[in-house]
Amino acid sequence: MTNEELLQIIEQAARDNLTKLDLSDKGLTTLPPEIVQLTNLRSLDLSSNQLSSLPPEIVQLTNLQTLYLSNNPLESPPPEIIQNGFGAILDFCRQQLEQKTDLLYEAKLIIVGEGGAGKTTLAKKIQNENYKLQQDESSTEGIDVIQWKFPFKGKEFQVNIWDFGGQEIYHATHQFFLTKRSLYALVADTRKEDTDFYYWLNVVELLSGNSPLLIVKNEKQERKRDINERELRREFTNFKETITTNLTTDRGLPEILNKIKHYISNLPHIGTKLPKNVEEPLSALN
Ligand SMILES: Nc1nc2c(ncn2[C@@H]2O[C@H](COP(=O)(O)OP(=O)(O)O)[C@@H](O)[C@H]2O)c(=O)[nH]1
Ligand SMILES: [Mg+2]
Repeated sequence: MTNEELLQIIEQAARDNLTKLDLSDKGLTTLPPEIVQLTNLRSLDLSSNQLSSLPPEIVQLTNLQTLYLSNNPLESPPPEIIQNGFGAILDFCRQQLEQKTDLLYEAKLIIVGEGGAGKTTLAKKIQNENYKLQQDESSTEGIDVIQWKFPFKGKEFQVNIWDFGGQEIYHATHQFFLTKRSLYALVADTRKEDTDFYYWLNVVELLSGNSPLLIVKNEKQERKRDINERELRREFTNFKETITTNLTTDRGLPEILNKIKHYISNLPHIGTKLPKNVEEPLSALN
């Protein structure tokens, strides 16, 4: 029987509200997921075919009580499951379905800090470790969102890096973009006394719903700057760690990447189910 013919049989059976369907010995190699249209089905005979897998969607046939599967080279579910009976088969299919639905492995990394501190350079180095420092990195206008992906639990984790330009981020409207369930990196400059340092700590604490914050000390010209971590931690509960880098020599860059991976993959929404009908881009979710 061709797939076409099979689909026609299923459609006809759905129209007839069949409770029993005999598809035994029809030379079937696959059973189309359309079978779930047969919502009244109580008994389904699939014996003596060439089925190597069952569509896990059959769990949606809530009235199904009897399933004949003998004489099929089934691998999914495997014979060990099948011999445990109908309930075990349904459990297996349910698990298969769970794995099919996408888990959410996407989050924002929001880079803040004073103009010239090295935000854009950091964003580009995260995305591409071989990125070369630009003599005069053209000042970002508005917001640049660049993507960085890393392998995670057999899938891809997508990080949307938000890089704010110049003075833009100080505008109240842009602070709207400082969202919850994101990771924050505050780039601190060592050239001068960074007067906006506390401003950023306060703004992020206020608007980020306790999202974690990392401080990236960019030691340009190897100049050091002391940050009293213990005091900061007392004052800002979302402050996690300070990481020191020099973006000319890439010192500290691997550690930055590791910490970002760690904190971003531990954000509370990570690994939850993708809502089925999200139409706006996830990165815009607050
Ligand atoms: N020498 C040196 N220059 C750097 C370093 N990091 C950034 N710069 C330069 O400093 C300037 C400002 O950096 P940029 O990333 O645009 O800062 P932003 O305004 O915070 O985005 C650029 O010309 C960069 O090339 C560094 O570690 N060492
Ligand atoms: Mg910039």
